[in-house]
Amino acid sequence: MTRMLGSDAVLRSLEAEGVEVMFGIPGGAILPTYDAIARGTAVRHVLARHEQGAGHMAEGYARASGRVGVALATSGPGATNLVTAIADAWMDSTPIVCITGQVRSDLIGTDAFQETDATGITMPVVKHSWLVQDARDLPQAIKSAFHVARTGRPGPVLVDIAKDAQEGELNFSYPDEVDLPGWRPPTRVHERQVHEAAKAIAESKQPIIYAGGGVINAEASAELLALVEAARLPAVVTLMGKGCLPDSHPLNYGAPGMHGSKYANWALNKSDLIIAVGTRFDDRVTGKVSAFAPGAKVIHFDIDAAEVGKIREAEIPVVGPLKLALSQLTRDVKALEADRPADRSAWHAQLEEWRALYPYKYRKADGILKPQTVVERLRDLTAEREGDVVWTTGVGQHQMWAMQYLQCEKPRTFITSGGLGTMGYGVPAAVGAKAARPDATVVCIDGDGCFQMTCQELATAALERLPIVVVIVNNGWLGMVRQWQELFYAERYAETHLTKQVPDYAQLAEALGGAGFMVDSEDDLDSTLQAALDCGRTAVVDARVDPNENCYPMVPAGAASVDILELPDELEDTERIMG
Ligand SMILES: Cc1ncc(C[n+]2csc(CCOP(=O)(O)OP(=O)(O)O)c2C)c(N)n1
Repeated sequence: MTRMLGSDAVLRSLEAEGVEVMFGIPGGAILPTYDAIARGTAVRHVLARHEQGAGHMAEGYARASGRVGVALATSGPGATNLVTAIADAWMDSTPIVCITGQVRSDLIGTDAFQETDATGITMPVVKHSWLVQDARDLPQAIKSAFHVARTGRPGPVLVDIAKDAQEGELNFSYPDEVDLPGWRPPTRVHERQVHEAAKAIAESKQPIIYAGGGVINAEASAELLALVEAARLPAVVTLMGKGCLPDSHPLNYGAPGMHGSKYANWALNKSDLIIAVGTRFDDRVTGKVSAFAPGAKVIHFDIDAAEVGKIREAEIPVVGPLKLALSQLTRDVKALEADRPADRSAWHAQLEEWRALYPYKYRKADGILKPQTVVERLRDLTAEREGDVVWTTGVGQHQMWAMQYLQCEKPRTFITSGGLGTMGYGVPAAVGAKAARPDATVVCIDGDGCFQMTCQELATAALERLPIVVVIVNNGWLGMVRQWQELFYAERYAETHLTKQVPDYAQLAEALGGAGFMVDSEDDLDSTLQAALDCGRTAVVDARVDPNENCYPMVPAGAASVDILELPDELEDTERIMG
């Protein structure tokens, strides 16, 4: 036991958790803890430029490393600026611990300067939160926060610490155990359910694995691959799951959903058995639920019982850790296959036929740089760095093109905001990913709209020596919204035009301490991208692309996902809009 201040106890606790880096911005109510940082800590602090950025950095760190990300902020506006990142982490099951300062305990509830009810505001989007008003409670609260964030289904946790608790004294010792009677995530799976699942697979003629981000969170990629190969089971992989099964694997049919391929959507919808693994039947995947995969039985593997049967009834629910569940399933599937190997050649042939018939495609046009070409060239230019590239994205068309055209062979290499769809996620998530993987090339594929939401974090990247490469797919529009206006609102383009020229992104990059590049032709594309990738500094490529390009295929919102629209033959109904 060592006598110390609460603020020092915060840092000793983070050190005891093995935290390497925290992202934050100081302010009045968290100042005692920043003063403790000045006294010394093994934890690196990265000074963000906006708390939302700090939160997304913590998320990017967590997603790239598999460890808990940490963000720090002051009370009031500091805490409210973190809310978007907390909600994002909640939707995408990303483990982060946010530590916020709170006004002194005797001022709580008085509308004191910079007082907001941080635990109240975040209540619906945290796994749990603590409001600490006594220094002596800090070690147990922080220990519990990390435990809750990382165990079971991961997610965000908030520890809000009154200023006087940071200034108070305690006898510090970091607890070995947590005492949380209400938090008992499953640690095993039901053998009989797993066996039922294996039997259903053995009987199925047209099975499909539907794998999601939960596989990555559970570090269960190797087990998924073993299952796929044990019985030659084809798989589709969601946006959040990208990388959990190598994109190059012949049985990986890629992403289903609103902008997934027609063949992946058909594979899912026309199967007779869906083996859902760490995924949640999100509306962007199912489309109209009542029309989704009408002939399929469902096996649903998830660590979170609340997800099973939430959207689609599961005939065979299996709740528990995926790593364990999948390895037991593979064992049982292999045993059944050894007795009676299944012949699914007709299904495999059908899937291959669809894949050949409906590849992702777009039309090139003379003298116009296509956004898909930018993503394809980035993919090819970085191919030899395979596994050492971490991609992040913003939200919009560019995100969907990244999903369609990037090739991810390993988990934790594709980091995107799936559930909340948070514009502005890409740049700070890249900074966090770079802190987690300093030797990797971290590339953010961003939209011009998204970039403008959090581009100030380029200064963080530049000054904290966390160089990232940002490629802005600059179509001059809030492109995805423009696409909806074109297709569903009779081309009434209300408030979606940004212009390609303002701001001048290359100059903005320079102003924020990075290197700026601009390219507007396919001829110069490779050399420009290569220069940015090789410059060793934080770099921004302003890639000026066709403003008219739409992202296909597309399931219109509310439609059945089997009725996915392919790239139209003609573009004649739409007049070309201004760049
Ligand atoms: C914070 C936030 N505000 C608004 C939206 C709605 N929205 C979704 S995509 C999009 C357009 C994104 O534009 P841009 O970053 O230029 O990407 P593009 O679609 O053109 O590739 C908007 C406004 C959102 N997802 N997030």
